[in-house]
Amino acid sequence: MAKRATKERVGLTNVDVAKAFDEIGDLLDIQGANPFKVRAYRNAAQTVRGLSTPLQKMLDDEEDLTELPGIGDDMARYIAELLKTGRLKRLEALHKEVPHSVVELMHVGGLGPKKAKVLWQSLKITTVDQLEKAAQSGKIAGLKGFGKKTEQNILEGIAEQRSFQGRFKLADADQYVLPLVEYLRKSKGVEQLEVAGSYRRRRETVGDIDILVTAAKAGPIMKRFTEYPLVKKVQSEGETRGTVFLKSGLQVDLRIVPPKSFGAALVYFTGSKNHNIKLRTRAQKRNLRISEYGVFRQKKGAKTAKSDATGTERDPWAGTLVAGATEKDVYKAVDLPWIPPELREDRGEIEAAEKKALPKLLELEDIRGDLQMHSTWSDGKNSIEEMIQACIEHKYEYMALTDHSKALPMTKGLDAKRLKQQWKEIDTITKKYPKIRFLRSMEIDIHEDGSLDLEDDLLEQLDLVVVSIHSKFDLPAAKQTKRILKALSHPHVHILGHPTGRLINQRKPMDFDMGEVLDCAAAYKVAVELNAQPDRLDLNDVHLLEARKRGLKIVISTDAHSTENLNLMRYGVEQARRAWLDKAGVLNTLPLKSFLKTLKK
Ligand code: DGT
Ligand code: CA
Ligand code: CA
Ligand code: ZN
Repeated sequence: MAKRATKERVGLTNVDVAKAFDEIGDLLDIQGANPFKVRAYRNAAQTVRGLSTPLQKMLDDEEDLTELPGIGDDMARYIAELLKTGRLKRLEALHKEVPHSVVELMHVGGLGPKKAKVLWQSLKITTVDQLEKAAQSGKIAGLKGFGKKTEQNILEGIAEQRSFQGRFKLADADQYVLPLVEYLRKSKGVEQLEVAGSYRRRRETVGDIDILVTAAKAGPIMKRFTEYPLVKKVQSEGETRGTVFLKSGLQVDLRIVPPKSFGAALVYFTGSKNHNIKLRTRAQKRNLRISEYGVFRQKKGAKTAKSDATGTERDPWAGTLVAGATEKDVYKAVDLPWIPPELREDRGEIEAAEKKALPKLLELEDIRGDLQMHSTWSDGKNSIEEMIQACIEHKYEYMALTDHSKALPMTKGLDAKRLKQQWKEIDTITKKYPKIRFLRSMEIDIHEDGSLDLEDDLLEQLDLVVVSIHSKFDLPAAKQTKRILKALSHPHVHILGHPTGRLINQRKPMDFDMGEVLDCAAAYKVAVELNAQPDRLDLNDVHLLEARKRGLKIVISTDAHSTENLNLMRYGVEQARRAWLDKAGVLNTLPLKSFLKTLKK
């Protein structure tokens, strides 16, 4: 057995720590604890999620965790306890008071902590299944503060939650995949290694992870894979194929393939399925057979099907191998240029590739400024000055500070008086940093009636106005559409922030007429945001494609609540690539001068 260099570890990742903090926040919320206490845990969770360094490494290096925003002595102690023992006494104590499953109730269809508590205490409901039964038999509509509508929302929410089950947010998957890949790369004899599947296509969520490896000898690598310390269960272990479940619940498939097939296997297992089917048809027209083993020239008249009429498998190596070692060769064999994985969704990429009309996709380096971020003036964790310094480190030419407006007291949203105070501070600080153009901005709440949460005379004085919705997500579609259209029609608005309000795996997008909103944004020359927070990614790829068709201006912003969060830009860029966006399609790739000119209406 391979000797482990480090002593046995619990092996929890930052995501696990964040989840524990979120859960404490939820449990306290259900108990009706002080909202600031609840917020402290949520903030800590957010900080931890946004970190690019594993907490375990920071502990190993004896870094002072309390220097992280939102992490005080208590939180630092909790982190150490969790990583060392895999347990958290604070959480266990809370679980004695409120069962874990009640937390799940609060996340059903936006029920929230108060209603979850009522259901638990008055109807003794503790599980989602019990909740479903109660809603189906009409027991919930009669409760005080509930009603037919809530009951309906509960049933829809449960159905929705079930559809999420088992899919991991991409950024969470990254936290599990990257250390595993690093570990596997250190295996003796590994030559090429690539993560394929939806992970490689950078889909916003992934079902499982597909890893491909070439190696002189398969056995030792398969062994090392199943011995990975974070493996909870080995599902299957063959000579060249293995499947494990990690402790997080994430399934990982490993396939060891011969070098001459690596490119073909990579194409096959990157998918998507529909992209593969199109490629296969294309191959057949050229009398070629394409599979995960390679591209083969068939003998004239040979059947292309995988199995013959008797149902027995044909030899996968039948015919002459014409390509397979690299993806480029495989695409070339069917007269196509290589297609970036993010485009492989059968959304016209094969047709475009044929006409040499694939876009030159956006790159992270193309981004010249970040247009949504928060400071300690509202719910951000770093000061204005720290945010400026961090943006300079990102080599940005401009940045917009967009603290929340007053309608959101929980975020310490700014009213007119505090906004003016903030401007004073901004004037002093920005003098020290002439290198970056600081845009005076705000993320202004859109009220239920579509009016904006800031007086017109102040709106006028902002360099950049972002508007977004943070409440009343469940208005009927017609009302919601009207609300957004009204906000867009305001002459000072530049950007519509996180337009659908969805939280991946957690809150569905608002119901409104997207076509009408995009048309209207185009007419009023308002840009739409691609919010790069990994649980928002809002607009999503499909809507961005719609926006792109309409020639709309698109901006990508991190909505950073800490300096660390500024690193999330890459998730925005990846999503933009899935929507075929090139540099020209994204407003904040423009140099400062033309950016400001385009922004002006
Ligand atoms: P996921 O894991 O649900 O997020 O999505 P994928 O795309 O990673 O799907 P997965 O893991 O089931 O399979 C990986 C790739 O393997 C998939 O993108 C395409 C290929 N593949 C799987 N099953 C089939 C199939 O029945 N036909 C074809 N042509 N390709 C398949
Ligand atoms: Ca997969
Ligand atoms: Ca798979
Ligand atoms: Zn915020």
